[in-house]
Amino acid sequence: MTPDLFEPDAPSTEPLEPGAVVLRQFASSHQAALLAAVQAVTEQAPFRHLVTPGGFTMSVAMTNCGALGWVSDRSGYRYDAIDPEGGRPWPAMPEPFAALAARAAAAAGFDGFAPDACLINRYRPGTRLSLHQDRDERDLRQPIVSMSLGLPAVFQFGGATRGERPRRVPLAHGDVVVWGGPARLHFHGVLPLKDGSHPLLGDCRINLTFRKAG
Ligand code: MD6
Ligand code: FE
Repeated sequence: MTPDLFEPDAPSTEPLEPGAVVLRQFASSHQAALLAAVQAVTEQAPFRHLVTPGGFTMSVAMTNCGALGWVSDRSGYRYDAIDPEGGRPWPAMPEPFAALAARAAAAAGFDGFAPDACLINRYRPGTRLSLHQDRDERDLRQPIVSMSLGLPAVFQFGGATRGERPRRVPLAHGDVVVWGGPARLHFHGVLPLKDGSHPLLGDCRINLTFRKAG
């Protein structure tokens, strides 16, 4: 049989701009291990809706695993080793997470990525994430690796200032975005999730973002 060049599930690399790349379907073959690990983490540290410093409740539900977790409350954004809800350390980073994140970073040109934080985001239809920068990590030379599972979403990818009109990047189950270098502080967000049902995840999108935070 001749290989189908348009095979939708074949991994491929799609540069977005210097420092940012979409690795299409990079995580697909690991979906079962990733979802089992998400399940195990959320049994220890359930999804919750954080409050922003301005007093708004986020529509994205979040939790973390790894040595550090990203949290927000009325006093600000920060990384913390303790889950404020349970008073205990965050669940350890599952082995398949860190290994796959490091391979994705290397595929995008960032060797030696050793994440110590994994923020897990859960979106339902209507959930959105407004334009923001990721700037709470200590070493901004380290990239971020972002994996999408479940329902598709439209990622907004802007520039160094909030004023630049963001472009729209569709992300599907199994896609991985790697983000660093000159794009590290670019504004980005997620448009409201559309209704739908994913065969494995139902009416939900899960996003894993790996960082070297400390
Ligand atoms: C999301 N992602 O895709 C939200 N941040 O659900 C992010 O905010 C993000 O995907 C930095 C780098 C990559 C990302
Ligand atoms: Fe972000």
